[in-house]
Amino acid sequence: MTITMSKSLLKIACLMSLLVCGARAEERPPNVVFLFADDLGYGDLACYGHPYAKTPALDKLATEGTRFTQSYAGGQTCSPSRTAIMTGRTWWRFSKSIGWNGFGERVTVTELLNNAGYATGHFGKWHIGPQPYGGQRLSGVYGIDEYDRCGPTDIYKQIIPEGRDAPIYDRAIEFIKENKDRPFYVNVWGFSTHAPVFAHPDHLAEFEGLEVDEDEFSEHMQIKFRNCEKYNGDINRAMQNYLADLYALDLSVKKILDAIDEMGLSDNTIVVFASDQGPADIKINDDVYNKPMEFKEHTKNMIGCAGPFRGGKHKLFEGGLRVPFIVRWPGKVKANTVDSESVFCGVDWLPTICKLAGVEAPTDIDGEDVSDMWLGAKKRARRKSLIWSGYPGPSIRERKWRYYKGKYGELLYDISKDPGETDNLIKQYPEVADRLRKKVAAWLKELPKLEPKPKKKKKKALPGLAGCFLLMPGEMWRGNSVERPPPACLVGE
Ligand SMILES: [Ca+2]
Repeated sequence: MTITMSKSLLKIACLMSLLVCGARAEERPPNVVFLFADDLGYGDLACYGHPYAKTPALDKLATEGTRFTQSYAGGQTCSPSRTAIMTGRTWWRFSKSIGWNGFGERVTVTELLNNAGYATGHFGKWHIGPQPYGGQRLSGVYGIDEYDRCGPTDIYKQIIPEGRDAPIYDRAIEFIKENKDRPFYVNVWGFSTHAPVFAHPDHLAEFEGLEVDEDEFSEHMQIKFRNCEKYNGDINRAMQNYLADLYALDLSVKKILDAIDEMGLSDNTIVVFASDQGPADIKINDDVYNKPMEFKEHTKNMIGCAGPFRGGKHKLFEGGLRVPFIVRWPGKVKANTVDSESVFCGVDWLPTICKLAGVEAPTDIDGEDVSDMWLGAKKRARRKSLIWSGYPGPSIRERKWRYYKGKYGELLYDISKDPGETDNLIKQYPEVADRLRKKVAAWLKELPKLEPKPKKKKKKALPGLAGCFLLMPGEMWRGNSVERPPPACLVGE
């Protein structure tokens, strides 16, 4: 009798426990896994129309979620783009260089979520200053519990059988496993397809014999093909290397998605894949920096594709800012859907993620909450205009218009009809131009005066590891020995 009673009580206790756990699971805010590629073009994935790319995992992610076609980077190079993601503000709002000051007192998405109980991780590329490298030195910065670059300073130059981003993705999987019983947020910021792109033979074999039919690509891509030839590159070989590097990234994406599935976390995990800005050129255009730019041998394979758009990295034209953006959240974000109407940008990341996580976001930011767009609610126009500064001049996107004022005078394009930005309508629509001109001018007036970098006392080289950190000249600090340049001239990776 006692035993029977005990068993019944145990059953009830278990049931109660399950109900409580169920309720908790229901209440638990979603996990966030942010897969961020580097210099990957809008048109580089098969699901975004590349004729030769092999990206089955990312294509599958797109069929399981929504693929957006009007997502913009927060900036045309790495640091401005990542600054927008982390803070919800444009890079140009900061009076001190991110390179030596970081975000100062500005709150970050990781800090906000961490304060709300999220485990937070950041693996791979950093480039959001001020501390440069490695190990766990950055854990705790910006509310990030665990940081790991997952390799040496020149990790992005590695050619390894698993793909150069594999250590980063593997570390992120480890982090997810460690934190699967609580809400987590993880930045998985790889180096593919940033230069140099030299793929492993195993991945190259997938593209053996590939011959590029140039007619398959836009008129803007033809400029890149000619540049490749001009600098003695081999278009076929460049394409094979580039796509093999991307193929390796796709293998890593498959691995992390499989791991999330195997842990039973898919339903309550928002997975986003995006790129930090458009594809790099074979050689940086002299016009971007107003001086002759040196050709670097290691950029000869930069054959990334911006789809139908003009320009790429370092430029504000659509090809520099329009990026692939895929969101999967089963049961919440529509599956097998292409959203070609919603317009959003890197600055919207912080308020959107906060909204979905049930966390209050600051209001003095440039971005807006676009969670309704992600969730496929009724289509709407965004409330805030998008404005950037740089080459060829400050530019605004508002409704269907892109307006620029700079190197080529004033430019006005109707993106809805002319995505390749070839037909300047500045004379046909003077009222539109006037309105946008005023908005850009007002924005420029709002920007703070840039503060000079404090002068450093001369330090003697330190022995051992500490000395290495101070002396390493690596890629992240390339622009850090100079004061932050004016907005029209960006130093970027
Ligand atoms: Ca980049």
